[in-house]
Amino acid sequence: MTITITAFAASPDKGRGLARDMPVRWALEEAGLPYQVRLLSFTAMKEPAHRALHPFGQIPTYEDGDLVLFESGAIVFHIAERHPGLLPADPDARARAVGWMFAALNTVEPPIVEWSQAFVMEQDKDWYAARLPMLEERIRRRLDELSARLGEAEWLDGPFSAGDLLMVAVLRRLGSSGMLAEFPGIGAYVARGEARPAFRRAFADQLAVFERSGAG
Ligand code: GTB
Repeated sequence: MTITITAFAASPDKGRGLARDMPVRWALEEAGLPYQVRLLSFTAMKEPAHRALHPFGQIPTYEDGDLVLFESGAIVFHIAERHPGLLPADPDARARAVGWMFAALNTVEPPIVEWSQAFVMEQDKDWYAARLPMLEERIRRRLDELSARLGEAEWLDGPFSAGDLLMVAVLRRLGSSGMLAEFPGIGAYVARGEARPAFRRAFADQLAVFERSGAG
């Protein structure tokens, strides 16, 4: 049975690959797994049929036979656990890679999400201009720390792993901010992730959805 994931029928990111189907697509491509995509409107996401798969009425979901998953991190982990190439075989190295998956989603991503939500939802508020430098400073602190740990290494801990996949996916949300340019090592790290053939296939596929949607 072919794996099915869900994604936006018309992504608000305008094909930039910032929605959370992107790390799932990328992981499936890294693992060499064929998959199909069920595209959902914002209305369909909130209907009972989709809520049966995803309690919060969001994308992405993952279906493989009887297995239904939601949460992009859990889906990437599931793929990585069952297919070579995304988690090291050595148990200690594997545990560290899983640690980087959590670090991406729990430590690096929250200030980035808070900053982007403020940009989208609070720009018209009188506190926005005062709050923005604080939000950006929180991100810069994380980028500085991540940059110090990465150093001259290609990936965060040995070979490319699901930890790098999620970290690069999270950092890409800063693409329009100019902040990545302040940390050349991090910028180069993101570029290395984006240069991977699996990333490029995943990116092209989600971009094709946006272009076909006529939302551009
Ligand atoms: N923690 C969950 C996961 O990782 O799977 C979060 C899932 C989530 O936030 N899904 C979003 C969604 O379905 C889409 S990806 N939103 C609709 C809703 O909640 O009603 C988040 C996202 C959306 C848009 C952009 N963008 O335009 O740049 C980036 C990221």
